[in-house]
Amino acid sequence: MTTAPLFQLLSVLLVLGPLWTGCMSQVLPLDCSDIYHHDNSQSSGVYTIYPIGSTSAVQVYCDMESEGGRWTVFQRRMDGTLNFYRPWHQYKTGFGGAAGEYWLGLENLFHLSLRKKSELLVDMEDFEGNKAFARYSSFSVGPESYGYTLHVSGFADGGAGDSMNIHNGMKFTTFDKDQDTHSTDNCARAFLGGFWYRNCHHANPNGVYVWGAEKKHSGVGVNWYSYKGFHYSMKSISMKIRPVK
Ligand SMILES: [Ca+2]
Repeated sequence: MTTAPLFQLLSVLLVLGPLWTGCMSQVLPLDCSDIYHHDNSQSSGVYTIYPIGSTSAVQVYCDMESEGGRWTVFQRRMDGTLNFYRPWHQYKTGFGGAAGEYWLGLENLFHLSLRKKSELLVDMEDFEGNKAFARYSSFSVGPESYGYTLHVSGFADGGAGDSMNIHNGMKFTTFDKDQDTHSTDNCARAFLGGFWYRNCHHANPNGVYVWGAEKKHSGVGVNWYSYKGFHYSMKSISMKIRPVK
């Protein structure tokens, strides 16, 4: 008489158990932070996230180590293999591959920063092996109708200095879409990248990969002015966001 209810309970658990774990595995990660929270033993590498819902699968590089990990990398330069001088449509949708150099896309970035209050980390390294970073406690990107306006604040220095502050409040500019504040020139054309240019920049992470010091041309390289000035192009730089806890 007492074993029947117990048997029924076990039967229910046997049926519901796999269903429950099945449901859990079908929760699609919005960003690298979701992947980390699902399994915090995951290492840095390429993962699939869904920034704009179930049909928006995109591969990204997740940094699970720097400053506590959980970072979704949206921009990465590391070897000069990818051309970053590209038109508006490509900066909107993204280009490159998550295993190497890439840009995640402004539309993805808008949705990621809309869904969760985010912070920004910019990691960089020069050709002598020196590393530095800049961190910002608040980061978001507005919708396309507002030109993907950048909102960045709360600077904390990791040796690189603050080269983003003059870009706060700026719309994104490419060579075929001038939304900068330079009245007579297009900053993307002048400095050969795509960015939240003002008049024009202190940071040009999407500029030309020119392999270190460049005496002749000023400001066209992968520059971070407050760290190395306008005549030095980084070996690597990556921009990444994560939700604020
Ligand atoms: Ca202009």
